[in-house]
Amino acid sequence: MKSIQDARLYGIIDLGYVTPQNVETMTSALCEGGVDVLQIRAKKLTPTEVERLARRMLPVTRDHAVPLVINDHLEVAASVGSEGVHVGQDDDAVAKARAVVGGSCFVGKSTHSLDQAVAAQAEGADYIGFGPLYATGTKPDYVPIGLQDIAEVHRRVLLPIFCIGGVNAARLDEIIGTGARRVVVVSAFLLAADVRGEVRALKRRLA
Ligand code: 3NM
Repeated sequence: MKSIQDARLYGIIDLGYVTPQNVETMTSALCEGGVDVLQIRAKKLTPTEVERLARRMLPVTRDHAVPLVINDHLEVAASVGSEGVHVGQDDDAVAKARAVVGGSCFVGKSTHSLDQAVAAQAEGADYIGFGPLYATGTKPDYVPIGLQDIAEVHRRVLLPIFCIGGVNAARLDEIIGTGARRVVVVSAFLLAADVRGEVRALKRRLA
């Protein structure tokens, strides 16, 4: 299994873009393209539905040694034995998450400012998301934070930092140019005509 520390490219299967029937096909495409970690994010599905999807994804992700991360649903992560779980600022604290999912499951946290990033590190998160860098339809209610704090967050936070929000091939150079080493890509992958090819091309540029 790949480790979160070594991961550079983080994909998310967001059920706002993918129908439940297409989840396995999309999981295969993203894994074959080369994502290092994959999350399932389904804000409108019940825990039972998320669990069912996660159980369909796991054979594929494990076949590729890609850790699967469950967004929000701690009890689903615990029940399916996913490699990771992800919580937001409004969700459970990292310690609560860890108490539910156990020691072998890593815990990530969304952060939307330098202060939140430093706090997530102090709280014991295993990695952070940092964004949204740009306005994004995937998380439309969030004000973009821009690129100006990326260098500083890398000085102050020693965890893996995944820059997120509006990341795509056209913006990758300016993001990496600030010192970012890891990114999350959602809609730019899920909506690509050739998902595998899009992932593969972006992955090459992160290496
Ligand atoms: N979290 P896209 S931004 C799920 O800033 C998510 O915490 C964010 O999707 C954060 O690549 C975001 O389509 C959406 O912009 C990322």
